[in-house]
Amino acid sequence: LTSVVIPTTPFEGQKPGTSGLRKKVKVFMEKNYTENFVQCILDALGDKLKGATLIVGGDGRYFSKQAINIIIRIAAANGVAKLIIGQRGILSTPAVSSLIRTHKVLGGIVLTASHNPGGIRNDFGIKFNIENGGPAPDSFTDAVYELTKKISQYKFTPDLDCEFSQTGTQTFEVDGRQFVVEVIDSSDDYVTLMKEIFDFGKLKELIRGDGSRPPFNVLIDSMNGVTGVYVTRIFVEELGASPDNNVRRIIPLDNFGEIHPDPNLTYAKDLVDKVKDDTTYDLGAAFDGDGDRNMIIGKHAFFVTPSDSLAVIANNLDCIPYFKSKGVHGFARSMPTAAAVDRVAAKLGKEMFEVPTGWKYFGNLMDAGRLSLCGEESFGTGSDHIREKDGIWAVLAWLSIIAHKNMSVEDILTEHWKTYGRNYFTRYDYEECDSDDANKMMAHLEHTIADGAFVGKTFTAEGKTYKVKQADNFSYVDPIDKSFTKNQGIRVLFDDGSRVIFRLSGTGSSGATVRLYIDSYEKDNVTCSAQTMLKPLINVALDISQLKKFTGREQPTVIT
Ligand code: VG1
Ligand code: CO
Repeated sequence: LTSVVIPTTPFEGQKPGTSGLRKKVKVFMEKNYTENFVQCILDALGDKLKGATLIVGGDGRYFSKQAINIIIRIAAANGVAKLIIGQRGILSTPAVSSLIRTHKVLGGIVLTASHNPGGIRNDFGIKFNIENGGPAPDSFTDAVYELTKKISQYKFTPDLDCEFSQTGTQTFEVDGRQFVVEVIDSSDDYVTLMKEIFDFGKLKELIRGDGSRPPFNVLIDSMNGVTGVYVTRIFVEELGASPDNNVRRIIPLDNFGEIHPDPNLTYAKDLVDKVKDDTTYDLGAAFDGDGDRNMIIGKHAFFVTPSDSLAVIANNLDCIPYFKSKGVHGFARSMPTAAAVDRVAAKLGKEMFEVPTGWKYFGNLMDAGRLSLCGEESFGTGSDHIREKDGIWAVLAWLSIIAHKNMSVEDILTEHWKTYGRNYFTRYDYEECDSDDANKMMAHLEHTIADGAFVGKTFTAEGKTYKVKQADNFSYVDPIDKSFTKNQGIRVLFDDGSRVIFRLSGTGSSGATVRLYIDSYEKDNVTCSAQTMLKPLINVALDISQLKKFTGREQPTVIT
């Protein structure tokens, strides 16, 4: 086979966001759009590319197969020696991260737009993960973006036809070099990893019940996303969960069955209602399209905020074999994540890091051996077993804690709050706002906090008064490589420890999503409803930002 050079011209806006490039499918389908971006990723890898191996796979959403065919033909023409592809193109984001590490390869191309809807009218995405298994850092994605602005040609092997529906190895000769495609089972490597981390025997006893206790009744919802493949293997085949009663929506669909595969109270309402209605369920869990997010609810759909979930796991790592043998180093959370885990870190004497939003900021700390467990308020939890957040891992961690403590989800949370106090947290999302309006609101906030008189100012709502202690646009210096990241969200910190944060999302494919994060700490008053407790602070945030005036929105689209 011979490769050819195809002339092309740049596309505007091929700038990777919080987690890769995400656009409507029809944008990726434009002639040369996907080709340009893939060539630029490979070019950004420089000399390391020749003779390298890459992992390729994704959540199976619409356009994945076409994209994989493009990647195969471009990779071969660029001197890549080998691609390891998940069967039918299926690999969860955590599975890609794990495969990069176990096979010690240069990186992986992940085909997903994560929690964004899929199908021909919706979103597609491409993300590159580096050698450590984690999302590429800003320096790499910035370099890719610069290349996309001046690309003039890409290399392609037009006659290379390669099937990836069956496992097995295929060898081709391209421009006189050997090019290998190995199609692997989507879940083998990942299942092996989970078995090394957790005590599957104990988890099976929990799920199946044993002489001393009845089965712990779970309902695991893959939301028609990629985790179905892993849930079947792990929960049904390994842990003995019932395929009829304990799992749902476990066949990955390329349009996710027309749902929004985002595990939160709005988009996974269906699961929440089921667990609420059927009081035999002890735990419900859901994942997003690519399997890195998780939502945990207890009996009667008792909701565990991701920030609390992180703190509870941090507090109980000793019941997970992996941490027993590897030890527990520091903890970390993204800036908008509520500070519940900070209290656990302080008590256990562990280092604690606060990083910008996005999993890529955790990688260096893990590689340096300073971070074991981290999370984000956006339903992301994970550890240094890989370099991505990991939905299934989080559920197995929770089940390990439950098996060990023999307590319900709600009782575990209540006990935790009694010990540490509670960080009440909520996030309001205003999706698909007009971009100009959203930018104007952020500019207004910048302007407001720049005023020397802002610190010290008081705001009152519903009889509660908050005094501004500090306000800034969050920036971060990576403690390991000293890289600097700025403009990561406007923070207003009050003198009682409460915080309000404003950010614009970096994962959407059209318009702007405004995220408003509210975090407030209570030492004793720990069992109230978060929405009631946070009402005054929410009103203060709406007042400071003038959100209604700028966006015209009366209500958020999603509340978590
Ligand atoms: C959102 C979340 C962020 C997460 C990112 C990727 O980003 O807020 O915490 O890391 O999605 O998640 P943004 O920029 O829209 O706020 V995804 O599961 O790729 O699973
Ligand atoms: Co995801």
